Amino acid sequence: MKTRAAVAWQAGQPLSIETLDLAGPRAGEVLIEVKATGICHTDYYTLSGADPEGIFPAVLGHEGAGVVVDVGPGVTSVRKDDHVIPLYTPECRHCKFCLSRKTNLCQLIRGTQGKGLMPDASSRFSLDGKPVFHYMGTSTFSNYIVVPEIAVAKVRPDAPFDKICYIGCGVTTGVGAVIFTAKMEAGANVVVFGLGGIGLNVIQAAKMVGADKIIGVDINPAREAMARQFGMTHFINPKEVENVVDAIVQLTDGGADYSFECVGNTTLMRQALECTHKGWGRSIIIGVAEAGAEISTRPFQLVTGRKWEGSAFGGARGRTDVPKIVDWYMEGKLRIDELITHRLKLEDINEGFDLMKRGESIRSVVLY
Ligand code: NAD
Ligand code: DAO
Ligand code: ZN
Repeated sequence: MKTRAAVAWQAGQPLSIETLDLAGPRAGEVLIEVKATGICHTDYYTLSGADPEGIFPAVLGHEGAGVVVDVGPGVTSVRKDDHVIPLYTPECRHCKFCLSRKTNLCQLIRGTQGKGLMPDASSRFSLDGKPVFHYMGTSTFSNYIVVPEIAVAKVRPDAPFDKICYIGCGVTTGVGAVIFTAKMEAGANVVVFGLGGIGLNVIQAAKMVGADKIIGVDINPAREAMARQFGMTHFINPKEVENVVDAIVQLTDGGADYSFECVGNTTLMRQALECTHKGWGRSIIIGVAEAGAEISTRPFQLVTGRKWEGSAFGGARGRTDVPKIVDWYMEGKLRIDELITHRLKLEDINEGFDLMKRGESIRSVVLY
């Protein structure tokens, strides 16, 4: 079949709208009509050329929602007309990683997914007989996609696609980091570095679990108002204080119980660790730093009880946890609508990247 898609032909170039050939689902695969997709910072990271694993030409996009159109032989967990969210972190439930119960990083198809290919090492996308690569196993900048069954979360049919697409990455990453990675308790003092599409979701989850102080740190003063609506109690603009770590330690009677780095800046990662409380503070890195970057601190920070951790896709097991997060949104426990600041047609997808670069959007969503 044919599919309209925004293709990244090479790094640093705008996406171009093409009509691609899409081969049908093979054994264990699912054909999805994507109804909506968010544009995330990570798509820009790859498009910019900063991602050492970036492969071109490719169909980017990893934050979508849609409907199952067809399934290949052997698929049992979803069927035609099911509403679904494709997962860039699959959940096979039988690899060593899934069975460990210690991580959400299923590795069953990691090798081929990282090469822009389906599990049988081929691409379903092509143009004029030449392959176009998949991206993060999802490629939601295409109206139709083929994905492995283990990378499909079935969700309730009454949830709006233009909102729940954001659960495909940003919402789950931020909310999950609080609930699945940190397992934060009520009454905790929390610091969130970076109040963008991820950080605001950390804030709303911290509020949901009953955190006490929720301190936001951002150099963009325009982010303060939205963050307060989502539960932030204190705002620090690093440009307005002499020392961010000291300011946080004073506000929290010795340091935060939890901090989250949601920018991808190694200087902030150090501050995020060092502003946590001696003896028990936990600092969780969510932001993706540039290739080759390294973090540093004095080891005594760890000797004296602070813990440095990381979180990918919020620690969520996609097929199990994503449907629950959709339910939380539909039950009014999570807010998404206000975070979707811009809606675009596929033809205007490059405008979504420009809005992100100018810091004007939280999330732009493309509607097919
Ligand atoms: P975003 O651009 O929406 O937000 C980043 C925020 O950081 C902005 O508000 C910006 O003003 C602020 N900021 C920039 N420099 C700062 C500084 N020096 N001090 C304080 N604030 C600063 O980005 P996002 O979509 O929220 O993504 C944040 C990071 O999370 C990115 O690195 C992204 O790649 C990463 N990410 C990680 C995962 C994961 O699973 N770990 C998933 C998705 C995204
Ligand atoms: O198992 O090695 C692996 C792949 C892990 C992927 C984790 C992705 C989280 C960071 C990238 C941001 C995605 C939007
Ligand atoms: Zn697995």
